[in-house]
Amino acid sequence: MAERTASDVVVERLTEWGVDRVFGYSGDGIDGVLGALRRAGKPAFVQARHEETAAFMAVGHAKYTGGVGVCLATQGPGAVHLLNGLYDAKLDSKPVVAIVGQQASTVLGSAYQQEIDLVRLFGDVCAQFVQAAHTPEQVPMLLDRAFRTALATRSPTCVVLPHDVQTAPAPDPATRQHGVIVTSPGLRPARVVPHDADVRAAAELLSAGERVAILVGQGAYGAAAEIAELAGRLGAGVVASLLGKPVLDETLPFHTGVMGHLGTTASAELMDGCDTLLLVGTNDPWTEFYPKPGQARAVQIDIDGRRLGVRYPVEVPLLGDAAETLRALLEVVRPRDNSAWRTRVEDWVRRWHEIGEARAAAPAEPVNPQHVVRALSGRLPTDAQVSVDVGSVVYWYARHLRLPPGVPAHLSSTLASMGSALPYGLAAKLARPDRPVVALAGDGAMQMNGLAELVTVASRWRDWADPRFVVCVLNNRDLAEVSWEQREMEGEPRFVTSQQLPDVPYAQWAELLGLRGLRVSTSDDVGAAWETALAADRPVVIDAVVDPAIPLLPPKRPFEMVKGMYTGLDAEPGEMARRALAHLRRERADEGYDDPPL
Ligand SMILES: Cc1ncc(C[n+]2csc(CCOP(=O)(O)OP(=O)(O)O)c2C)c(N)n1
Ligand SMILES: [Mg+2]
Repeated sequence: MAERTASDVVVERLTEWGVDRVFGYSGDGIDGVLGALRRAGKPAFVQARHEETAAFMAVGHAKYTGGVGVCLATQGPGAVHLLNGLYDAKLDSKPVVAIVGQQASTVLGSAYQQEIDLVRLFGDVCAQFVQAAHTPEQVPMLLDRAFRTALATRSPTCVVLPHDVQTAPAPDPATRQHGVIVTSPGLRPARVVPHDADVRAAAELLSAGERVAILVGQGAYGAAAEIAELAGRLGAGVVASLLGKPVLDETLPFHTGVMGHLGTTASAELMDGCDTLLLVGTNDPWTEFYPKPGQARAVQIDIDGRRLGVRYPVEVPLLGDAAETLRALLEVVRPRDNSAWRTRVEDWVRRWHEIGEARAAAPAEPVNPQHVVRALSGRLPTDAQVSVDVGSVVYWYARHLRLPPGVPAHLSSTLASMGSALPYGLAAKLARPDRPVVALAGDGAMQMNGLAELVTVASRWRDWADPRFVVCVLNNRDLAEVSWEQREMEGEPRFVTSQQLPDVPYAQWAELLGLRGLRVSTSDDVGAAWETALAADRPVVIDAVVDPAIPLLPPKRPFEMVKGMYTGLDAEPGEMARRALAHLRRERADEGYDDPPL
C-alpha cells in the first residue's frame, strides 16, 4: 500500500467536516489533493468549466444548504480565477473554504512559472483566515482553522498547499511533542439572545410607534412565523431586502415586497411613511430608500455585531439570532390596535399589485420581460429552487415573482456579480437532485458564464432524480441594466458600442448539448413555454426574446431623480429609444407622476 500523504489527511478532514462535494478545476499544482480524492472516492469532485464558477458553486452550496461550500483550484491562474466567487461569499457573508495548490516550497521566491504570492493574493478576500502550509504537520490544523473560521465569521477562508507538502508523508495524529499541534474538527453553533433589559427596551420602543415597519433580510430566514406574529401585534407593515425576499410569504396583505431601487412602490411608501423601523438580519444598501434619518426610531437585530447601526441610525442595536430574538420580543410585546396604519399599508400593497400587473401586461417588442417573470408565478413548483443572475432580471424577480412559501431563491446580492445564476443553480441541484431548479439570467450573464456552465448541466442531468433544470434567458441583446444606468445616473445616451450584445441562439445551443431549447418571441407563448419546460424530461433553456426598452424605474422618485432617463433617451436616435420614452411616461403615470416635457 502506498504511503498516506498529507493530501489524504486533507481529504479525510473534509469528510469529517461533513463535506459531500468539492467544486473545482484541476491543475498540476493541486494534483496531490486530486489524487487523494481519487483514492478516497469522497467527497465527490464537481468539475466546473472555470474556477470562478467553481467558487460561485461553493457559495451557492453554502446559500442553499446552510453548510460550508468548498472550492479547489491549482496555483497561479486557477487561484486568480477563484477570486470573484470568494468575494461573493465575503460580501454576502457565507462560509466557504478554498483549497489552493502552490508550486513546491523549494522554488518559492524564484519568480518561478505560475508562482504568485497566494497568501497576499487572498489576503483581502480571505482576511479572516488564509495560511500556506510549510509542513505536513500543519495541514490538519490549518483545515480545522479554515472551517471553523469560515463558520464562526460567515466568510471565505483559504488554505494554500505547496506541492511538496501535499505529497509529504501524513503526519502522526497521536504525536505529543513541543512545536506540534494536534487539533480536531467540529463546531456547534450557539443560541445567541440579547439580555432581557435590552429586549424590553426594544419592545418599548416598538410599542410606542404609531406607524411601524419591519425590514427583513436574509438573516431572518427561518423566522417567518415570528415576523408575521410580531407584525400582527404591532399592526406593522413588512418590507424585504432583496436577499430577504424568500423569508416571508409575499402574498400576505401587509407585505409590501422588496425595497430599494429595484423594489416596489408599496415598500417606498412604507419606508417614507413609518415612524418606527425594526431591521432584522439585513444589510440592505439602498440607504436613500430608508426613512430619512430622524424620521423613524429604530431597533436592529443582527447576529453580527459589526453590522449594527451601519445602514440607519439605531436606538436599540440588539446582537442576536433573528428567530431567537424575535421570540424573546414576542414574550413582552403586547397586541395593540394600529388598524389605521395597517389599512394604509394594505392599500399601498393592493395598489402595487395593480401596478405590477398592468406593467407586465404592457405590449412590448416583442415580449415584455416583466411578463416572462410574472408568468412564472403560480407555475413555480412548490419544491423548486430558484437562482437569479445580475442584470435587469433582478428587478423583475424582485417585483414580479411570487415564491411559494419555502422555495429558496439566491443571487449574488452584495457583490452583484454577473454569471452567478448557472453555478448557483447547479449547486442547488447537486445538493437536492430531487427538486426542480429554475435559473433566471440575462443574455450578458449567459454569455459571460452561463453558456459554459450549460455544458456542466448537459454532462450531469442524467444522474438527477428530477431532471428539471430550467434556464430562462432574457434575451434583449443589451446590457440593459447598465444602459439604463447610463441614462438615469449620467443623463447620457446609451453607448451602443459598450452596451449592444451579439445575438446568440440560446435555444439551439441547448439542443446542440442534448437539452431542450424553446425560443419565445410572442407574449402568448410565454405561459406555455414555462409549462413545457417545467414538465420536461430534461433541462430546458427558454430563450425569451424580450424588449430592452422597458425602464428600470426606481419607485416613487421625484422627477429630478429620474430626469436623466428622459435626457439620456432624448439624445438617443432610433425606434427603441422612442419606445422606451413611452414606457417610461406610462410607468411614471401609474405611480401618479405627470412628468413635464423636457
Ligand atoms: C462581473 C460583472 N461585470 C459587470 C457588471 C456590471 N453590470 C451590472 S448589470 C450588467 C448588465 C447585465 O446584462 P444582461 O445579463 O444582458 O442583463 P440585462 O440587464 O440586459 O437584462 C452589467 C454589465 C457586473 N455587475 N458584474
Ligand atoms: Mg441583456
